[in-house]
Amino acid sequence: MLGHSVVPQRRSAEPKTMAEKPPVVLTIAGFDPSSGAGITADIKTAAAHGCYGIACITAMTVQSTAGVRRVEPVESGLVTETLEELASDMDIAALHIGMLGSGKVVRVVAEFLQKAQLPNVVLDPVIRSSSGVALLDAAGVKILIEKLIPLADVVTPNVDEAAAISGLKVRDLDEMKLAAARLHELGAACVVVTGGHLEKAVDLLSYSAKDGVEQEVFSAERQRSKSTHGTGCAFATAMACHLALGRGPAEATLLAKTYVTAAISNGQNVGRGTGPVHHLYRMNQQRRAAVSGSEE
Ligand code: PXL
Repeated sequence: MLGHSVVPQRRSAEPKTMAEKPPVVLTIAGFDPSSGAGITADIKTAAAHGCYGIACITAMTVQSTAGVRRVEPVESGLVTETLEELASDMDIAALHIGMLGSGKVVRVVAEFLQKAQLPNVVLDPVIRSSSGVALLDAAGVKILIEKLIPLADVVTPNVDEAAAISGLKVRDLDEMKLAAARLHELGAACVVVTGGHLEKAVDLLSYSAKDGVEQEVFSAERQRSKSTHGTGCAFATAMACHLALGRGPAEATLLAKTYVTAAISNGQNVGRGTGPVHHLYRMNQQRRAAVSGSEE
């Protein structure tokens, strides 16, 4: 008989605990090479919320902080294959849908959602860049309204997108409320109209409850900042992360708005045009805290 246990001993270099399993958040969106908006920005937002971001690219863009120069949608078959590959491998806790580029891509994303039945679908109905360049063709806008809006758990239009989808003018809080009601008629379960561009930066959350539609207003002072590129993507992705972490729509809206407000005020001073928000501003705060701690 051997004088020692036959159970293999753990080598000291091996981890003693199981690796943590973060919520997986999938972003289906365009590529902005300047990383203020689009999938690279969404991955930063997911990381900032302790989620694991994965991405399906729907369109390439040529752009910088100075604006969008060109848009090339990805072939829709590649989008379907990517989505099916990811969904067969990982438990997806939430989805963010941003720029889709073409009607063909909108259609295959709707087909995927219908088949996969994933939880916490946040749709940011991106139609134009802030400089006015079309990021979705006309056929795409039509299919987005008919097929995607009814499949989303939360739709997060800004005031221009709410106007384009509802066919109404959206210039103040009362008009935001009317546009949200129209979006419910189009099949949206829960709507957040983001009014960051209005004089008072109000967001409106609107959802169907037992006794009809409930509406809640979230306000903040409008910030005068040059670093506002990517606010829509950051808000919608943060919302998806909070839903993935088990929060309800009101708490998710409040926390996502607070995150975007801080990301704007910590904006990154890069490029000659409209700079990006700072998606990972909390890392700077942690570094400052560590430095001041070591000086004590
Ligand atoms: O902010 C809208 C938006 C979303 N996604 C991509 C973009 C933009 C704006 O330029 O480029 C990829």
